[in-house]
Amino acid sequence: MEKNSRIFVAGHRGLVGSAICRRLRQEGFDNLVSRELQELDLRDQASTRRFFAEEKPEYVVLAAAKVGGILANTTYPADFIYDNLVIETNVIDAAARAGVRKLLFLGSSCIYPKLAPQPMREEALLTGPLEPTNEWYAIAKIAGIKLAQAYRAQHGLNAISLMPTNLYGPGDNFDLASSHVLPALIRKTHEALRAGAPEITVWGSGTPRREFLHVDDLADAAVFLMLAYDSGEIINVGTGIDVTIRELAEMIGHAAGYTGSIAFDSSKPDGTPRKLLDVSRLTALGWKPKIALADGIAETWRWYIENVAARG
Ligand code: GFB
Repeated sequence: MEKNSRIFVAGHRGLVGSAICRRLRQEGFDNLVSRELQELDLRDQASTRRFFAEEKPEYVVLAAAKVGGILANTTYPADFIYDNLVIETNVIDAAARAGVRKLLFLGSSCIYPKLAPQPMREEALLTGPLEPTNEWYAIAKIAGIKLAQAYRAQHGLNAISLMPTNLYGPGDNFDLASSHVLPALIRKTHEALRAGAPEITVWGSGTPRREFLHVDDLADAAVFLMLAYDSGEIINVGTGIDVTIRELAEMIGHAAGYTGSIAFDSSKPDGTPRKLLDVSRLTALGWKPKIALADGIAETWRWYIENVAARG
């Protein structure tokens, strides 16, 4: 990839796509192509093909996806499977037709079986049943991996697939009905502080374990792998460290200076009991994350206060 290569970042407004654009620009890649959703809907095959034929991107980062937390996944299963399947199919096929030199596909750690041995190695893919709360999204992401591998095998498309763990950071979605846990708990803590409430309510039992990666670290890994990785084998991207949801709530409380207590709402689902990636394939290539969870939470808290809470 040259500094002036034409790079299409699909999903440039999202948490991941915007972080990858920032990282690419920092590295001097400034010939970035992007489109607003109103201009190009990647669910539309004809428009997607036309866009690739006209713009002729040389490299593609496929970060456009329908994403959300445990409640959104269970409320909108059709959207989660359909939107993701059709976006991946359209973009990977159009990229191959247009002779793209390399494509990076973003999967998710939820592709692995619900009860996969922890930490989860790449080899765990398709070895057991999925976690029901996000199987629709997971099936779509597994199909994306297989599309990338099939187009590599049949059409020689240099498509690589990264499996990021749970991501967070500035620009995340803080809507309680659709967000992931970390931004949700930032918002709940802020609202409790503002209202002088004695407790915040955390969904489920607080015992599930999750691994959190700052989106700037994910973006750093994505650019690193665009430059250094050319295999069709999937590769995990995470920190190799997990915490319980209770510990996460306590860390956010600490960053916010909140001294109230934590209540648990057992009517809400826990989801998968543990989701920790084995990141040895990535570390063997020489990459590791830089942002410790406590620092990333403090930064995301400040971003929320200045950019979301301040607007009311
Ligand atoms: O982040 P999250 O929604 O998704 O939830 P998953 C993680 C854990 O946090 C679950 C608990 O045990 C939730 O019950 N939790 C506690 C909360 N309080 C809250 C809250 O206020 N909001 C939310 N959202 N959770 C997602 C998948 O699974 O992981 C996606 O749904 C994607 O498809 C993503 O794969 C990476 O970690 O369970």
